[in-house]
Amino acid sequence: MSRLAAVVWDVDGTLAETERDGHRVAFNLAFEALGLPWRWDVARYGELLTVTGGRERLLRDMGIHAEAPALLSEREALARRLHERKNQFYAELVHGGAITLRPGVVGLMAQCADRGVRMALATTTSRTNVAALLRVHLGARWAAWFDVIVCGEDVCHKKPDPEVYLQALAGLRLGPLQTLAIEDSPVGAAAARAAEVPVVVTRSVYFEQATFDDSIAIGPGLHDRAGWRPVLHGARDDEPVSLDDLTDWHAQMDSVSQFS
Ligand code: XBP
Ligand code: MG
Repeated sequence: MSRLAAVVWDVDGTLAETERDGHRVAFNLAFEALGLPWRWDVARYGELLTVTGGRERLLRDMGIHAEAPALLSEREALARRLHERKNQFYAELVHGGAITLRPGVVGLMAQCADRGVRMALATTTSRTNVAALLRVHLGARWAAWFDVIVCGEDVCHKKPDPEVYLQALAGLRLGPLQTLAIEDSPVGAAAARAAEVPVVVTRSVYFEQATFDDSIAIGPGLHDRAGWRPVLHGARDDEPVSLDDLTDWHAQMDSVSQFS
């Protein structure tokens, strides 16, 4: 059994509810700024989350819009312009305080840092969005918290492909069983599992009811101990998930995998 040496964090949905209240809102502002009549409501954006990557999501949605350019090259150019504008709006929203980190995240990160458990980020979002979010919430030296940061532009194939996790493992110089991933979505969890990284699922708003095939633990958020499988004992329900909990789940993973 390998000791837990590193925690690999997903970003969107896991560190913060960025999708519904950040990226979605920013995409709509970008549509408006470019004079397009398209808008993504909460439900439609949820459907589009099966497509990872903002530009890829835009291209998928253009398939149903009569106003979208007919030529693929023109669609790609429009998706690039929209995405760039969206990321500017996203940064403005974050700076304006629209997005907070999910409760329990910073405390768990601090425990990892204090106790020598290394950390990495493995995300399909763009580096500029990660930087905007974490500079506001972790400060100017946010990147120093992580030994490895792998973002959307670093990979050829986004989640659920394992590439982002394989790059994170290579950067950490660790095998998958020395780590665990914290993810909020089925697509993200599938990427980690495809790299053989054990997964702890902290459900985000879009995936409260989703089915996850193979996690070592699954629960409604890191902020409290109620509702987790395996059941968490030994502290009050309103206390957060701790590094000791992660270490226990990791140590027991052979006997407790296959939760749904
Ligand atoms: C989430 C994503 C991203 C974001 C938008 O990634 O799929 O595409 O929705 O970011 P994760 P971009 O859960 O892996 O953090 O517009 O920069 O792609
Ligand atoms: Mg996510």
